[in-house]
Amino acid sequence: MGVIIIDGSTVRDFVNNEPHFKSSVDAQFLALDVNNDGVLSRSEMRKAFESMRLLETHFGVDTAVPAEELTRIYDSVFQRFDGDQNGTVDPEEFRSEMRKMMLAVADGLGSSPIQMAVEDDDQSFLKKAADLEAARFSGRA
Ligand SMILES: [Ca+2]
Ligand SMILES: [Ca+2]
Repeated sequence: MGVIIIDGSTVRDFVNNEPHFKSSVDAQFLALDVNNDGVLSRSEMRKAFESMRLLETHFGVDTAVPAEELTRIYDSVFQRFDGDQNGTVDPEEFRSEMRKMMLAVADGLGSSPIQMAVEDDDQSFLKKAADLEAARFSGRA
């Protein structure tokens, strides 16, 4: 358990580091594709957002939101990811929408850093972004 501090440029650097971003997103995709069919279903995506905690930062959703409301939000997010509306999210759709979402998060953060509590094994992209920046400061990236 620790605290990371991130701002818009932390997130933007992460997204713009193409090889790093792609490998992070692809790894996330594989981990989320529980039944290994190469695409993400609606329920697989829902688990994704719960674990990545993107909704909390991007939409300002907190745990007090009623379950029906959460389901409605997750449905609308799924539809944004499913660009060709075929009912599943493939790796390209996932990557392109993750990029858009992360950049939207970056715009939202701007130059005002926020503190975020993270577990050591946190797999959220915000944690990865902070790790990348930390590695750069210490000369490892
Ligand atoms: Ca799947
Ligand atoms: Ca699709």
